Amino acid sequence: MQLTTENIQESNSRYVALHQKFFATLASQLEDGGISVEKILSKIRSFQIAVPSWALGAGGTRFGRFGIGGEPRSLEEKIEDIGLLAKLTKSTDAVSLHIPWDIPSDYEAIMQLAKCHNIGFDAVNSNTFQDYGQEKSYKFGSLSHNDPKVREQAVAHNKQVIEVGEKLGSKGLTVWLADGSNFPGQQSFRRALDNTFESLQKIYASMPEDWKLLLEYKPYEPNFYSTVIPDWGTSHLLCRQLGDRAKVLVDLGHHLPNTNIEQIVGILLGQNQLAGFHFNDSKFGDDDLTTGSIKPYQLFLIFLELVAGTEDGCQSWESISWMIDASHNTKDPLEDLMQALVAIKIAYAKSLLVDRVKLTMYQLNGDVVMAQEILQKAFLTDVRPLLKEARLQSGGALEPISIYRQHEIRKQLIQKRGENTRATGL
Ligand code: PSV
Ligand code: MN
Ligand code: MN
Repeated sequence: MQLTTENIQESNSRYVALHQKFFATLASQLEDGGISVEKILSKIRSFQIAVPSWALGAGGTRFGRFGIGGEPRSLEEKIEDIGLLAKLTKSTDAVSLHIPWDIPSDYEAIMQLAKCHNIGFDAVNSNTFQDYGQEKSYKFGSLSHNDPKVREQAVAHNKQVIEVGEKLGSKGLTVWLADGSNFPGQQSFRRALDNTFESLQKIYASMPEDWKLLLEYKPYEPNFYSTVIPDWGTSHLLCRQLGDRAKVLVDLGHHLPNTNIEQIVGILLGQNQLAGFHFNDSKFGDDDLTTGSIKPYQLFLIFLELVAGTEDGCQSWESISWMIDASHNTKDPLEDLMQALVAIKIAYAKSLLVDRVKLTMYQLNGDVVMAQEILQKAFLTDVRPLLKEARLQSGGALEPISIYRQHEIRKQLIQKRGENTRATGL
């Protein structure tokens, strides 16, 4: 798949004059309002979001899957795809692996390849939610299972995942459990949670000193009556008892409808308990829709909490992990990921425009109307010229999707990899 720096420059030359016009107007408007455009650009440039290895193929639903063609057949090809995203968007510099889907066969070679593409290894994900030939079934749970032998196997798997991550230079283990029950009476809530804690303790103890444990929660699916870690409160409870390096991971899709996610983020951040994010969007549940496609205002409010909490010193920006977790079956996954990366940075850039001094003043004075005005002013600003300028300065593409289409990258991938390839994942 060929996309050179010259190709990107050639494509940019078509759009740059128009971009400069829009950028100059926005920049002078922001500077007049006392905002340093250079500071915002530097924050947008340096903000990088990891891409999960399972998002590079066309995702399925319970009812069907429609392949896109040219899907990566190996970890190597997944890294090549992420390398392309990095080159065009300058917004991702890491891959998050799911084990056993992505066990490298040759560590040296895979690290070399990743380095060539300027890609590092983000948190590694364990998988105890499927049977993939292991001795004991996870049908009735893993870390929470009633049978100590199944728990041991699940703990051993997590330890192996840590070993894989260590060899690659990862610094975190993400644990998401499908454990739970489908019917009342099936499981003792307390026993399941106690077993889970005991298992997590063993995993936590085997993590290197400079690693963190990112613990996800999810209220339902694949279990539909109860899950062992249904909400941030339960995740937080476990993390607090495990130790400082265990923190709560917020997957935006893992909430019941209308949950105030920005408040959860604010509270966790205030307590230095936020491990990171799985970005996606949701209309009904864990829909894994493209980030920012359904509720961009919510995403902006989440970023406002992140900016406020980190600026106020509750937790450092660097201590938070950023990852996309989305995959569905009607878009080219690479185009979808480009849209997601842009949407995340749009929300971030808008949150940086909020006049927090004034906002605090209005809050303290009980001026509800003006507090809302402050948020609306930032949210309704079209910040896309800032993102484009940041990409241009970093050597990325002004119009990533256009150049991707112009060079018929998917067609090239199909020619190289085949029509019916299937990336490992869900
Ligand atoms: C579960 O719904 C989840 O969000 C977890 O993060 C998994 O690791 C991921 O999806 C992929 O299955
Ligand atoms: Mn997730
Ligand atoms: Mn999910």
